[in-house]
Amino acid sequence: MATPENFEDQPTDQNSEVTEEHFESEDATESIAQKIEGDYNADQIQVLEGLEAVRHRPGMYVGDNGKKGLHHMFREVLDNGVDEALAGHCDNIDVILYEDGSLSVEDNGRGIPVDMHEKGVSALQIVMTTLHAGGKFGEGGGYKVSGGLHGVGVSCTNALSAWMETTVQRDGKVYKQRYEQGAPVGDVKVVGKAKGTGTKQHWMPDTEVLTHVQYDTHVIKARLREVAYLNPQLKLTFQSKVNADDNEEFKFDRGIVQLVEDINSAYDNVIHKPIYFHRVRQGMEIEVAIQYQTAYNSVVLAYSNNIHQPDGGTHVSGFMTAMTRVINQYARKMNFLKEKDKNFSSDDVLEGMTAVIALKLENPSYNSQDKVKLVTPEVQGLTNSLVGDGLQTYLEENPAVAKRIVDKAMLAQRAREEARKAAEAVKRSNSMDTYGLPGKLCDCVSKDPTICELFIVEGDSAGGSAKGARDRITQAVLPLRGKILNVERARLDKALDNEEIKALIAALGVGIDIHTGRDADVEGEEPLDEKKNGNANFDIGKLRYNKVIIMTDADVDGEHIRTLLLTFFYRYMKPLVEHGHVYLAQPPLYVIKAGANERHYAMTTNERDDIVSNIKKKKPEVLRFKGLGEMNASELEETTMNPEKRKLLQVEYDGARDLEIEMMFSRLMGDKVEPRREFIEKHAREVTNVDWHY
Ligand code: 0RA
Repeated sequence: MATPENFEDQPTDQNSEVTEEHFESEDATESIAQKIEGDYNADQIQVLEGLEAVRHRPGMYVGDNGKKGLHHMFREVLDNGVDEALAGHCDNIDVILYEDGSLSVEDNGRGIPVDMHEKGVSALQIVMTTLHAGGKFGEGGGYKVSGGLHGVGVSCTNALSAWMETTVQRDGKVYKQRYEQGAPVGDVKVVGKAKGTGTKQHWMPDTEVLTHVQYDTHVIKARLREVAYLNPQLKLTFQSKVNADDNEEFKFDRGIVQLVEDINSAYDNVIHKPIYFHRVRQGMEIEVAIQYQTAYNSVVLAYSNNIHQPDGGTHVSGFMTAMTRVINQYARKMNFLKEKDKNFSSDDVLEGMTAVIALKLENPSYNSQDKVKLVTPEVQGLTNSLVGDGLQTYLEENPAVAKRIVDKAMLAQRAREEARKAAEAVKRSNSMDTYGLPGKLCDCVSKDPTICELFIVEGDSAGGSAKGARDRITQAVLPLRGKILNVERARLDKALDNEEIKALIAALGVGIDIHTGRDADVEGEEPLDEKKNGNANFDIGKLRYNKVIIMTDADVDGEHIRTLLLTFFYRYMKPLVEHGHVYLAQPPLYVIKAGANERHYAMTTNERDDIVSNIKKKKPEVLRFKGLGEMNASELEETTMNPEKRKLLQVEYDGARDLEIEMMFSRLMGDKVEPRREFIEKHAREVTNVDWHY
């Protein structure tokens, strides 16, 4: 979730500026220029120039030239295989991470065609080297339903790879072609007899154009898991040649019903078994699974052709409209809602709901290239009527469950009214200018938010050190006493009653985003105002600090407070995270003293040992900081706060990873202890920045 500070503040296209400079150095361009001068014809030169453009500005094609781009390269390839499965020709996909850092994806589909294309090159070579060719080339051979994150296709992965090898099994033969930096090295060759059919893509990300080339197995496996939930007929496996403990197989026979159950498995009280609707109509397949639990938060995950839409769209609005309408109708009919009572809003109906909406359709349309919002108009009516009819029948047939769902909405309606008052009170006190700022905030002199930073620190003693170490002009300090409330397990009105949370809200100035789940326009309700993120109580334009920096001790309590703060920001101030305003400070764990003046600081035990072994002259003295409060102001300034010397981590948000994020929050912060213990036991050993022994 975090990247080093040297990329902070740089929007994606500036990131690719970095690449550009890097790439324009002479020797980097030379290799491709030489290839172009070889025995290529005009068409192929054009093709290579297309790939050149991808290498030149990776950000425009795969998001950025760092970790995100690297994983988009994987998604492009995987999604090709998933498209083949969607078309009904493939039921197995194997992903392998190799010791050299390369990655492969193999499917058992029909195999990419290798026959000669009219331009005298093989169809395979065209797919691998032409932007946007994907599976859509040729007459009739392409896909009706297809995903692909940016629709740019596997050629982008090829362009950004030092080398890539494609192996196709088709017509009883094994074919192979190799590419380097996107350019073919030789033709397609027959290398053996095939046992079955399929396609294997194997590539090595190119350090010449990417700043990050190490695949993160969590990201890869999370995507495989997600695809497996969405395609119950498909088995996906992950194998690591680096660490066999990482190997995992994904197959979920019960599809999105199981997904909803698994998201909710960290909550104590689910109200009923998931409700499931399925319909195929007008060349469109719609599936919906819904389950309520008694906790406060809600999760609605929407997909079209296996791609998640973090910003929702017509499928979500159709769904929310139906849910709200039918629950209101039922509550009226049964006289749970009396004549004088207000209708439930979509937010009331959302509370405690976990839902997955999965659509498969031809030619979906999106509001932008990254497919974060679906805009296909027909989808709205179809989802609305499917969910409306289905839910009405369900409520009538299951009156006990229906009653609990209505009760839930009723509680939510009341709490929302309280919360609205509380939010307004916080906002009002906040609008009293500096008088409204919390007493413990030690504010900075400058009022220019673009240069200001807020350090949120744990406890008064750390607060004292931080005040001594800060730059008074641009750095503000807010000490929190003890642990803030876990908002994952508290209702909004209670959260807003918490002193620490009130102080935080007042200091930041943006208000709170109480439409936590609502991302759709719902018929019969006021449309969302996109600029305000759909919420009159939240305004990112009022943010008082460009950087909001969480600075806690490097121990288990510090980690806990950090997690509580991140939960709060994610649930109530998500745009802050989306816009990259949230950072983690990285205070050192150790100071290594060698002689009177020589000092080194280490973040991890490994770093400490490296430093110690490099000090030859005399035995150095090693001290462990028990907390920030133990550091004196100059140590804290030098290691953690001074922008010239510190290393901050920026908290990143990638909507494509929402499922992973939801699973993580519910596991770590939800009611049940068992899923949390399991998670911790599984991952504790991966942690390197915390000293567990003290
Ligand atoms: C279009 C036509 C055909 C196969 C494919 C695309 C195809 C593409 C990919 C990409 C990864 N794995 C794939 N598997 C298949 C062939 C149509 C036919 O055989 O009739």
